[in-house]
Amino acid sequence: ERTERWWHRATGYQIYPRSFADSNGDGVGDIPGIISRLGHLADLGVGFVWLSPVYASPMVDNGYDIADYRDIAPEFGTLADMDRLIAEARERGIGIVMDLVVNHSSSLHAWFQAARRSREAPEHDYYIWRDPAPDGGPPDDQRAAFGGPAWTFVEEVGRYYFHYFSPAQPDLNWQTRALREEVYDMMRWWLDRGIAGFRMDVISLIGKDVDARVYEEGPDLHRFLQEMHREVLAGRDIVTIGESWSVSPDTGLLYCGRDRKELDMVFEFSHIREGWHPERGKFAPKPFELAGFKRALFAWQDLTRHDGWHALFLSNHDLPRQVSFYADDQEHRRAAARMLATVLHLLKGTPFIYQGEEIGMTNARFDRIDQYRDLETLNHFEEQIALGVPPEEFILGANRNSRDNSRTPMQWSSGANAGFSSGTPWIEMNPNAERINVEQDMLHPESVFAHYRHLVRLRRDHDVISFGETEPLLMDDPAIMAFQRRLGGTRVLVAGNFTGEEQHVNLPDTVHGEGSCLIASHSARERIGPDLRLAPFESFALLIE
Ligand code: TEU
Ligand code: CA
Repeated sequence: ERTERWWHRATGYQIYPRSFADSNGDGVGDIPGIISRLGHLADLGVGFVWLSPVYASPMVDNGYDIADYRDIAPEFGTLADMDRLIAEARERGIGIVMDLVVNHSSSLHAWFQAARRSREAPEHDYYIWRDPAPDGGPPDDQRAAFGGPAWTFVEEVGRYYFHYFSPAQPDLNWQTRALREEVYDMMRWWLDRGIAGFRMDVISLIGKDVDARVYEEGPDLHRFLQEMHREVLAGRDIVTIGESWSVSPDTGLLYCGRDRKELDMVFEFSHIREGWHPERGKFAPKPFELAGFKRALFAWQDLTRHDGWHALFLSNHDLPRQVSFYADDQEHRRAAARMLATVLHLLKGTPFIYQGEEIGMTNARFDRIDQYRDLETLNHFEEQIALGVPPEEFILGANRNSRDNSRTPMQWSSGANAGFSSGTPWIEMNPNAERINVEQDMLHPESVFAHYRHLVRLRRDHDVISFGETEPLLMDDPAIMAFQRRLGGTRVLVAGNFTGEEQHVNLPDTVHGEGSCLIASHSARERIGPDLRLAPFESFALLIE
C-alpha cells in the first residue's frame, strides 16, 4: 500500500543564502560559501537542502522577488557556481531543492516591464490589472500583507496592478495559460539541471480570485497544481513541498493525498499561529501555550496516518529562533534546543532544520528599529507607530517574532564575524556569536549538533520512526509533550519537558515498560513507570520491542 520514497527517511536542511557563508568578504553569503560548507551538511547527514532564492533579484524581499528565473543574483554567484553546487552536493548524497516563487515576480522582471508598458503586450495579461475607481483612486480597499494598499497605479497603461505582498512583487496571473506554460518550462529547465525538487512559495495563493477577495486556496488552486503535476512533476524522482498559510486538516489531503497528483507535502502553520496573538498578530507578544501547539501538531499526525505526508518544522527564515520562542535560550539553552529537536524529529513526516538551529542559535534581540532589515518588520513598524503603538512595545514584539531573528548570519566559529564573513555582514551578528557557534558546540559534551546528527540517523535507520503511527499522550498537559510511535510490535516512546522546572510525568500504565534508550538529553533511560520525573527541558526516546 505504501510506496517508499527517498524523502520519507530523509531530513531536510534550509539554507538562507544571504546569511550562510560569505566566500568573498562582501558581507553577503553566496553559493561558493555554501559549497565550502557542504562538509557540515554531510556530517549532519541531511538528505536534501531547501535553498531559499538565489535567482537574479533586486532583493527588496531578499530574493523572494525574482527578476530572472533562469539566472543567479551576482552577489550569490553564477549559474556555473549553481551547477557546481548541485553536482558537489549530489556527490555527498544531498539533493538541492530550489525555492519556486511563482505567486509573484519582481517588478523588474522582463515580463512586468513589458506588461507595464502597454495593454497590448502579451505579458500584460501575465499580471492582475484593474481600472481605477471613478475618482481615479485604487479599484478597492484591499491591503497588502507587507503594509499599504494591494494596488499600485501604472501611468503608461492607466491601470492598477495587484500585489499581495509589496509593490515590488506584482502577482502573476495564473488564469493566463501562456504564463503557466512559461512557469512549467522554467521548472523543467531547473529539473534538467539536476535539482531534487521544489519548495513552492505561498503556492496556496495561485488560485486566487481578487474580486471576491479570496486569496488562499482559491477556486482554481488544485486545478493548477494538477496541471503542474501533469506538465512538470509526474514521473520524476523529486520532492515537492508547498507552502500554505491557510491549509488545515480539512484541506490538507487535497494537496498531498495519494491520488491527488499534486504535491508530496505542505508546510502548514497551524502550530506556528498558535504562538501568535489571535487579534493583534505576530508583532504583539503572547506567552507560548503548549496545549494548543500540541493539538495542532497531533491533528496533522492523525491526518497523515494513512495518506498524505507531513513536513515537520518549527523554524524558517520567516520565523523566530525556536529555542527562544518555544523554550529557553538562557540557562537551559542546550537542553531546550535538544528537547525541541527530539519531540519534532520523532514525529511522522519529513523534518526540516533551519540553518543555525542545529547549534541552538537564538533570537537577535535588536533593540533599535535601525538594526532591522526585513521589509515586513520595517513596514509594520511605520504602520503601528502611526496607529499610536509606542515604539518600545513594537520592538518587544519584534524581539520575539520578527523575521530578522532568524536572518542574522550563521555562527561558525569564535573568530571575526563568527567565521561568516571577513567583511561587514549585511545585518548585525548576534552578539552571542563568540559563545554560540559550530566550533564551540562540537567541543561541548552536550553538543546540540551531535544530538541533531543522531536524530537524522535514527530516522534513516528505524522504520518505526519513518512510518509508525503516532499516538498522542497527555494531550492537555501544559508542560509535557509526549507520544508513542508504533509499527507492528515495535514502539517508540518520546517525552519532552517544555518547562524550566522538574516535572512529574504521569504516563498511562499502558505505555509503561522497558526498552533501550534511543536518545536522551540527560542520563539514559531504560524504563518507563509511574515514577517518571523529567528535569528542566529534559527529553528522551525509548525503543520498546
Ligand atoms: O512567506 C509567505 C508569507 O505569507 C509570509 O509573508 C508570512 O506571512 C510572513 O513571513 C509571516 O511573518 C513567503 C516567504 O517565505 C517569505 O520570505 C516571503 O517574504 C513571502 O512568501 C513573499 O514571497
Ligand atoms: Ca559574498
